[in-house]
Amino acid sequence: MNSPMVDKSTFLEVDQQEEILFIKLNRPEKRNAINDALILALEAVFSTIPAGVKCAILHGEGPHFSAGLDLSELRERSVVEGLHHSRMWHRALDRIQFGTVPVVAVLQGACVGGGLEIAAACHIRVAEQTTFYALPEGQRGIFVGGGASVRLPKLIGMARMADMMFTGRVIQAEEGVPMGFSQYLVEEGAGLAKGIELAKRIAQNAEMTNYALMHVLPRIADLGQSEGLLLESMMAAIAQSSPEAKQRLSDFLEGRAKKVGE
Ligand code: 1HE
Repeated sequence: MNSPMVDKSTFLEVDQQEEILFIKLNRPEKRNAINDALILALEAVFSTIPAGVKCAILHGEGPHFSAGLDLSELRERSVVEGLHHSRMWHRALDRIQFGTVPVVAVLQGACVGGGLEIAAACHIRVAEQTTFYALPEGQRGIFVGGGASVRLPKLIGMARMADMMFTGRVIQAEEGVPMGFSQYLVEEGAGLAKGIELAKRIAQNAEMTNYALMHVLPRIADLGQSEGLLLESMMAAIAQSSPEAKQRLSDFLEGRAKKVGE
């Protein structure tokens, strides 16, 4: 186990424990608000996942996952500066979604604005009971800029996202599960343990399977039916031809592998 690396200038803590990389937003006194340095640090970390890591867990210190964009950095920006700022978020969150390892987000308290955009870029979300979701951009007179208009409708539907921004509606953790915000709901304080349990399972998958789920499945979902089906067939053929897949199939047929649900 390596000792945690804390970058005081960016409030990001990175800690590798065997196959799992823990990435912690560590700015609790400002509710893990994301300033430019922090979003750039996230981009850097997810661009350089160390060899041997098979899954990452993104979580936040303190009672809130993240209060979103650091509003104290919002200043008079030109249109072009605003574009660059939003594109910087897009770059960083693309590194999370389309990086080298699956990412489990562990959420508690506020998961709002840019914090929700970051959570939506992760592959699995575990919410503690205290979690709440909101898009205060609507009330602050701005628009989402970290990819929410692309990623959130895929999770929760466009009408729900529009409602959150029109009305300032806050969604609580429990109602958020059937809506698609999180796939798991756990008691307060139990999020990290659940995240670790899931990360360990994900780390056991064939690397090609995790790659296909991260990089191919979302592209297929964006395609028309005939292109999507063709890409699926190509991915299936590549995956089944790998030595690891052949080994796993014979393990099952010869009674050495777990059954479904075990
Ligand atoms: C902040 C921020 C922030 C807290 N930027 N400093 N996001 C928002 O509009 C959410 C704004 N925040 C809140 O509504 C509340 O802080 C919370 C519901 C998240 C938490 O409430 P609470 O009572 O626990 O904390 P607090 O007393 O409001 O905040 C503690 C400190 O954190 C305080 O600073 P202090 O120096 O007075 O102690 C707050 O000012 C500071 N703080 N949130 C800066 N967001 C890619 S575009 C994305 C666009 C967006 O994300 S817009 C949504 C922004």
